[in-house]
Amino acid sequence: MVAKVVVKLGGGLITDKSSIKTPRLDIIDSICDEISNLVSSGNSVIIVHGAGSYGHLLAKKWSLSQGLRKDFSQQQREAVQIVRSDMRELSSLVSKSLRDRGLETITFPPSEWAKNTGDSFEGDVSMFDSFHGNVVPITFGDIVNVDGAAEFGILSGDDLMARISIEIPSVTHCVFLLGDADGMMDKPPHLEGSKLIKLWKSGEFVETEHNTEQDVTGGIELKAERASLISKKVEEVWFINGNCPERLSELLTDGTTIGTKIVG
Ligand code: IP8
Repeated sequence: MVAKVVVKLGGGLITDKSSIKTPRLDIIDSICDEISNLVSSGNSVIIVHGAGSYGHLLAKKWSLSQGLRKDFSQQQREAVQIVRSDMRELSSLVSKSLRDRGLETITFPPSEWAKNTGDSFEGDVSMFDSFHGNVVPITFGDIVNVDGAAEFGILSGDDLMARISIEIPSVTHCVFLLGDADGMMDKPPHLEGSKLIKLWKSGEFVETEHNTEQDVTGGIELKAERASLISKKVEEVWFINGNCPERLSELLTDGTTIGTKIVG
C-alpha cells in the first residue's frame, strides 16, 4: 500500500533552538534522505516545519504572540517582517536539501494564504492535496495577519498539521518528528528514568515541562492536543525521534516502529 504522509519537522530538531538562526543542516539532510526514500517507494509526502531559532527567539523578544502592543508597535512590525523572512530562509534550506536529492518542492508561506491563529485559522489547505510523486509541498509555522486590533499572531506548524491531516481525505499517516526524545515520554526527556510511552490515549496524564524561555507556541502539550484531534480521523498518528529518520520507513513497511502512537 502506498501512503500519504504529513510530516512535521520540529523546530527544535532542525535548528539549535537556543542560538539565533542556527540550522542543523546534517539533520535536515538525513531527514530529506529518508523523505526521498519514501517518495522513491511511491509514497507522497507533505512537509510542515517548525520555527526553532528562526522564529521563537525574536517572537519572544517582541511579544509577537500577544499581537500589536501600543508601546512598541513599530519595533514589533519590523520584527514581524524579519521573522517572516527568516522563516522563508529556513524553509529554503529544507527545500534545497530535498532538491539536492532530486525532488521538486513547492513552498506555501502561511502569511500569504492563512489568517488568524489556532486550529480554526482561516485558509484553504486543499492545495496540499494537488501534488504527488516527485513533488513535495512545504509549509511552516509563521506570523499571520489576524482580525481586529492585534494585527498579527503566531500560527504554529502544529495547527497546520491538524488542518492538513484532517481535511485531506487521502492522508494515511501523520508523523511529528521530535528533536529530543524517542516519542512522548512519561517525564520530561532530560530527567533520569524517563520512559517512552508506546501508546498514548488523549487525556492520559503525562508530566511535561514547557520551555517558555524559548518557546512562544505550545511545546509538547500543543502537539499532543493536535495529535489527539488528528487521531480521530487518521489511523496512524505518531511521535518519532527525528534524529533516527529511518524509523519513518520502518513505520510504513512494518506498521510499527520505536515511537509513540497516538490513539483517539
Ligand atoms: O514552531 C511557530 O511555529 P512552531 C512559528 O511550529 C513562529 O510552533 C514564527 C514562531
